[in-house]
This record gives sequence, C-alpha cells and structure tokens, in this order.
Amino acid sequence: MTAATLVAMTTLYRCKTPTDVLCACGKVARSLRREGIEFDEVRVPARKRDRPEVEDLTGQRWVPVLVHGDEVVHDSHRIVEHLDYLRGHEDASPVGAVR
Ligand SMILES: N[C@@H](CCC(=O)N[C@@H](CS)C(=O)NCC(=O)O)C(=O)O
Repeated sequence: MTAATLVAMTTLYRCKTPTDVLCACGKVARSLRREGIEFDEVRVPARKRDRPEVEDLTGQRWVPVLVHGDEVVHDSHRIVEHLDYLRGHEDASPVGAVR
C-alpha cells in the first residue's frame, strides 16, 4: 500500500488513551502508521453510553472503529484483517483514493 493511498479518506474512532501502545485503539493506530495511511482521529468519550455516534456507525459502542471510504469496520482484529486485505488488493481502495 502506498503512502498516498487513502489520504483524507480514513477516520479512526478511538478511546482517549494517550498512547498507541496500550490498547486495541493504539494497535489499530500503529497498523495504520505502519502502512503509511494518513487518518483523522476522533477521540470518543470514556463511557460507552456517551458514544451514540459510534452506535450510529456500527450498531455497537466499542472502539476502535475505522471508517475507510464507504467501509465501516469495528473491532481491532477485523480492522487489521481489513488492512491486510487492502494491502493485497490495492484495487479495493475506495473510489477517489489518491494513488
Ligand atoms: N475486542 C475489542 C476490544 C475493544 C476495546 O477494548 N475497546 C475499548 C477502548 S480501547 C473500549 O471501547 N472500552 C469501552 C469500555 O470498556 O466500556 C477489539 O479488539 O477491538
């Protein structure tokens, strides 16, 4: 995956943990950085009951959630699998991706 791929099309909803080394959200952030994917971050409130936007996106309130073009993926394992899939199928990048 090239560094230019997916520019400005990727948003990571993540918790407030201020590091990329401690939790599932950080694991996804590390994977995105490793792939050279630029992404916006939305830090969600600590309590799940205060995360209605996460439920609107995914039907549940856990983060991390990755919004990637038209795709919305939740659960860090599924997100990492999604990134692995994209690495093998660059044609799967959303319409409008910079290549
Ligand atoms: N199995 C999930 C775990 C996700 C997880 O633990 N998320 C934390 C933030 S890193 C969370 O949303 N916690 C909310 C809570 O405990 O109420 C994954 O790997 O994505």
